[in-house]
This record gives sequence, C-alpha cells and structure tokens, in this order.
Amino acid sequence: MIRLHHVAFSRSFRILWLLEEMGLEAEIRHYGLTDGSLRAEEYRSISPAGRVPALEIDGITIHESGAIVEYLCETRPEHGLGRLPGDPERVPFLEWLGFAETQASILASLNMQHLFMGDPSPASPAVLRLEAARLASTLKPMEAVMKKRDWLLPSGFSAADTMMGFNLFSAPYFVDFARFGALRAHIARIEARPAYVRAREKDGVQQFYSKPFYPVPEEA
Ligand SMILES: N[C@@H](CCC(=O)N[C@@H](CS)C(=O)NCC(=O)O)C(=O)O
Repeated sequence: MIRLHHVAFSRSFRILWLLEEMGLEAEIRHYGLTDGSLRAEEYRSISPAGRVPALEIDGITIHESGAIVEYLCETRPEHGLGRLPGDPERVPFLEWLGFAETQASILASLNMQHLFMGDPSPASPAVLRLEAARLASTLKPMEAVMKKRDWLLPSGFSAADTMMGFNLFSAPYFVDFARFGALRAHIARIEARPAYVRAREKDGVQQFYSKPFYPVPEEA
C-alpha cells in the first residue's frame, strides 16, 4: 500500500507526478491549506510540521519532498529516474533537488503575502517586489539550461524535473514568463508527458489562486 498525503497544486504534486512516472499505484489523501486539516493531531504524527507531502510506503512514513524523491529513486532504481551514488550526474541531480526548495521558499513567501495575509497585516509592496525579483533570478539559470536541452540533466528526464513540478506552475502567477521562452517550451514538454497528465487528473482542484497574475501592488 502506498498512500500520498496531498494538497492540490502544492509541493506534493512533485510526488504525485513521480509516482505516475514510476507507474506506482497510490491512494491519495486530500487536505486543504486553510481548513485546519493539516493541523489535526493525527496528521502531526505523520508530518511533524503539518506539511505536505508525506508518503506512506514500504511500512514507513516519509515527509519532505526531496527525501521522498531520493527514497523512491534509490528503492526503485529500475525506473532510471534518480542519479544514484557513482553516477556522473549525481551532484547536479542533488543540486537540482535542493534548488527546487530554494525556489519554492520564495514561492511560499509570495503565496503567503499575496494570498493568505489579509488585513490587518497587509503585505509590503517593497517586500513583494524584492521577492518577485528574487524568484526571477532563480528562473534565469533554468532558462539558460533549457536553451541548451530538454530536461534539467544532460542525460534526459529525471526526478529532478518532477521536483520542479510545483515551482514551474506557481511561478507564472508572480513573474511574467514572456521573457522565459525556453522555460515556456519546457513547461509544454512537461504537459505533453502522459504521466504528468494522469497526475494532474488526480491532483484535485486548485483552491488558492483566483486570478491569472499577481502584480506587485502600488505603494500607498
Ligand atoms: N520542505 C518541505 C516543504 C513542505 C511545505 O511547506 N508544503 C506546503 C505546501 S506547498 C505546506 O504543507 N504548507 C502548509 C503550511 O504551511 O501550513 C517539502 O519540500 O516537503
């Protein structure tokens, strides 16, 4: 039995997509970011900080998307989606897993300030502008890579690409992708993968973005 603890359109999509790429059947347990379901005592025993993803598999429970990706790649090497110790791409593979969280922490900050922080604590336009610029600066190196090849690693598609499965779909809400043509082509390649399409069908309804773009508000 494999069970994924999941919020639609969140970091847990990374794992949902990777499971599909590996052809692994999983039960999906859905949660919401604002309905208190991640704060329940029972869920705290699965994910101590009440975050998704968490994965129950092989009789154990794992939280942290990077750790889950590594575990799945190491225990299911037959799918060739990891770059295991000894592989010449091991270091860039690990770097991309970490980079995904560098980028996602900025996305989380933008999500928090644009979507979840209302009055009496309005977000600061100066901070929002800085965070959007910081996000763009993490997209630039990805754009440079995608001008050279189809996937993050030279040898082809890997679980490093699925780690970006939340980031690349959230970033366009805050940064205009008109200047990132190679990344737009990359997103189109992702969307053409049958496993990605299956994962999106299981993802659930995205509940936080209510408009297509969140510009930096005017200074008061
Ligand atoms: N580093 C963690 C971050 C997990 C995380 O923060 N997930 C968000 C959804 S994208 C979450 O569960 N947020 C709930 C909250 O902050 O209360 C990972 O990669 O798994």
